Amino acid sequence: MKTSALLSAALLSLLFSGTATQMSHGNTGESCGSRNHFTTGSEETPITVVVKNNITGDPPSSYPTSVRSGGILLSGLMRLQYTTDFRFTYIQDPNYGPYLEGVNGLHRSLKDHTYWELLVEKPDHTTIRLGVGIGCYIPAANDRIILNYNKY
Ligand code: B12
Repeated sequence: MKTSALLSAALLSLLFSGTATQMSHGNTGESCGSRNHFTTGSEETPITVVVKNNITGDPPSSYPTSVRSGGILLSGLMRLQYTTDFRFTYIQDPNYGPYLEGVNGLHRSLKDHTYWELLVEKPDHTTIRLGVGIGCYIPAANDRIILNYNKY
């Protein structure tokens, strides 16, 4: 009796761990874990990070880089920071994860109502405003990730 109860518990736990894995890879949209296909090995997704200042209108700076396929934007920014003079800081929000706080020495200001807006220009030149932060967005090939200093 005891053995059969233990066996059923083990079977149930196997069943649930399988379901959880499937769910975390099966969603659609642009949030964490949203890719609807698996990637294998260590393929790279090429992207360009563009630093723009909508307030001063200064000429933008572009940084070609890549993320591991299925990897998050935050990792791409970290990689850039290790390999180029690009610099960034972020703070951890208790609800939404990493919040991009400063880029190349320019920080958001609560007093002046400025922030780093996250935009993505797609290869067909359409631009979208991200609905998630740097910890959740999974870049697609040839995305131009625009970090746009802006007012709200
Ligand atoms: C006001 C607001 C902003 C303001 C915050 C300014 C301020 N200091 O008050 C500004 C305009 C700066 C902003 C920016 C962004 N926001 Co906003 N924002 C909101 C909003 C409407 C209200 C937040 C609030 O004041 N809550 C009340 C206070 C008391 O609670 P709080 O926990 O202290 O709020 C803080 C956090 O919400 C944080 N915050 C705000 N936005 C975001 C986004 C991310 C990714 C993170 C980590 C934190 C964060 O700033 C608030 C003030 O300190 C919410 C939607 C909602 N109704 O909740 C969206 C919301 C939180 N924002 C969202 C998004 C996507 C963004 C941006 C990524 C948009 C973009 N493409 O640029 C950027 C952040 C980029 C970056 N630098 O990382 C999403 C987050 C979804 C998610 N799962 O990640 C939300 C939920 C809107 C939505 N899509 O439904 N935002």
